[in-house]
Amino acid sequence: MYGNAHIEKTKSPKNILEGEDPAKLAEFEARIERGEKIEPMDWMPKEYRRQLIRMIEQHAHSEIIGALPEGTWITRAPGFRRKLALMAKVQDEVGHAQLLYSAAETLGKAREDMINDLISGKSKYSNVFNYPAETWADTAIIAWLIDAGAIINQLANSRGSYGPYCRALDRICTEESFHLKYGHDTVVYLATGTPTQREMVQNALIRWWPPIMHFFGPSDKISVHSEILMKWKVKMASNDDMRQKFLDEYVPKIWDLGLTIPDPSLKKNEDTGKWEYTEPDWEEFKRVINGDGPCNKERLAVRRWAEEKGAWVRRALLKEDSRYSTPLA
Ligand code: BYC
Repeated sequence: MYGNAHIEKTKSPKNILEGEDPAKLAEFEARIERGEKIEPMDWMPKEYRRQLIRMIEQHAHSEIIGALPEGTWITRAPGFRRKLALMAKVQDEVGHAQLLYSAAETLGKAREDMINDLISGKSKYSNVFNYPAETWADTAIIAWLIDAGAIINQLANSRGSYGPYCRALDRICTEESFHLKYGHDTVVYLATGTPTQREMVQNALIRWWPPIMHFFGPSDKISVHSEILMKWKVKMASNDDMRQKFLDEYVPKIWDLGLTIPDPSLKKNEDTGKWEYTEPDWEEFKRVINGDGPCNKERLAVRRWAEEKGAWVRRALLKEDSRYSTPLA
């Protein structure tokens, strides 16, 4: 554990900087302005620490829960090569969670507390993983388009201000770009396959489009944390800007495959250079991130089960008088 962490509960936006030393705060903000990285033992305002813990912890939970929809398809993946590739991807996602929990720990919150907050339903994780992967094609859409969205978000934020988070994101993005290639290959295979395969991937796209539009977070008008996070260079682009970048890069690729995106209003306004789309259903988004999506209960039940089944290993490792066996060779 690092630092002399002092984690505070949310304050109203007006007084988030209450009690901070103005000189230290000015120096901190000047460092961020100069593009320096903030490291765990450096001085930081309590709100910066609190926001980073919230965001990195949610990101870690998203990776570990995100392993589940695809993970359920490992045994049913079509053929040995697809099975191997999917297994490696799922392992990578769990590894990302480990990196991110470690990054969040540098800010003073213990991993056990983070896991407890996940399984008790206190902490959030990405909306997208509360939907089921109904068919093999759903896993292809996840691996292509959700990983694509994640890369857009993470590449931008890897240039942010908090050293341990940026370094974790660098590593994660390298692995995610491989996932993206795997996902694209799988979608292309289905989209250029038999009529049944095409139908399967088209239906998966229809199911996943609304959650993907939600993935980048609420529109800038209603985003709660963007202003302060962008000021302190934790978020390097707003939610709407990331959504636009995703649409710019991936809508043409989806259309190239002859697939239909389930939004009749989706088009690029050539005058503004921006994509226009039907406003996502933010009420559904709120329901899903607050525990009432199609799979929230199931996802948390699996994590709770894993936590309980693994408890004896952690207890054994923590036992002070344990004797460790010496390797024979
Ligand atoms: N899902 O003020 P806002 C992966 C919440 S996994 C759920 O705009 P912020 C992968 C937000 O937390 C990678 N909740 O928030 C893994 C806040 O609630 P609280 C996932 C969301 O933080 C396996 C409230 O809405 N990526 O790639 O400024 C297999 C207000 O929102 C979501 C990350 O985790 C959401 N989508 O911006 C395959 C990236 N969006 O905390 C793939 C890290 C918003 O006040 N996170 N909320 O109760 C971020 O970059 C930012 O947190 C967000 C949201 C852009 C997501």
